[in-house]
Amino acid sequence: MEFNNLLLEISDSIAVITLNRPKQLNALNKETIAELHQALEGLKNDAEVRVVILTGSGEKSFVAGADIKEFANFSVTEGTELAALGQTSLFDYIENYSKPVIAAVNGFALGGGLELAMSAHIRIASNNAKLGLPEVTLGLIPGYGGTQRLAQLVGKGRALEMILSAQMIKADRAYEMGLVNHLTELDELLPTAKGLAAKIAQNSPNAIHSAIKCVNAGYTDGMNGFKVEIEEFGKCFGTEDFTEGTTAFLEKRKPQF
Ligand code: CO8
Repeated sequence: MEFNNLLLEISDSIAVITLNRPKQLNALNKETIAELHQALEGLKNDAEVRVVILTGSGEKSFVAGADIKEFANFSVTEGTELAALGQTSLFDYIENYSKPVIAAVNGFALGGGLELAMSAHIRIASNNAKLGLPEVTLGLIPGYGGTQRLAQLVGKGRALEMILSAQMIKADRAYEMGLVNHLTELDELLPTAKGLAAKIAQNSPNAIHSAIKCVNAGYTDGMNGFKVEIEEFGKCFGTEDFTEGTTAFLEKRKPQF
């Protein structure tokens, strides 16, 4: 797969997608959103890939938000359409992706950039990262799921403070708040993300997909997470992964999923 705004590298069951618009601090324009969707769609059916890592190029920025130059002259209709398209084709898509997505946040994660990181299943940040939802300084609100996912991750009061004040927080504060799972030195960021990805990659892909569905169900209107868990749990018994996992345990060997 060839892209204008992304780099894609696959090794040892892990795909690393690097957002690559360093002159714009990797801001998300429409083309990048479409390319990210296309890359993820391609990786979904690639049995070799078990985990996806998202990161930004350069040492300064993960993603500094949606591309302000691109949307500066948008009408109400265009703004609504772009937010809806982005949410469906990328942000909700990542949250519900069948393989774990880890955001390796290597600098600014602002606006749509933090929303992208929050749509991933796990976030790891380097010490230099700065995170925030500064949309109200532009007369906007977060439009890629930020009002919902930030409140889910850090609680309503903290989310409202971050959104209303537009203040960036440093990586250590994001860690304290549970917005990121781990903190590392910048040069340890990708190795740490890959280390976690490698552990995940040893486990049953089928069970991992089911677990993602169940956790998300609890945050989805009209779905009962407990019911979904029972259904998904039952389905696991009919899978090859279940046979392999239990057989390997009984044979005192490591499972090969
Ligand atoms: N969009 C477009 N270009 C950007 C963006 C961006 N979000 N962020 C930075 N850039 C560009 C700058 O314009 C600059 O380009 P140039 O050299 O051509 O002027 C280059 O990147 C470097 O940026 P700075 O010179 O500003 O670098 P600094 O180190 O001085 O500052 C900051 C770094 C603090 C990150 C600063 O660039 C900044 O504040 N950027 C904007 C951050 C922001 O407000 N992000 C939120 C955008 S809104 C959003 O994400 C809404 C999501 C929902 C959208 C729904 C669809 C409509």
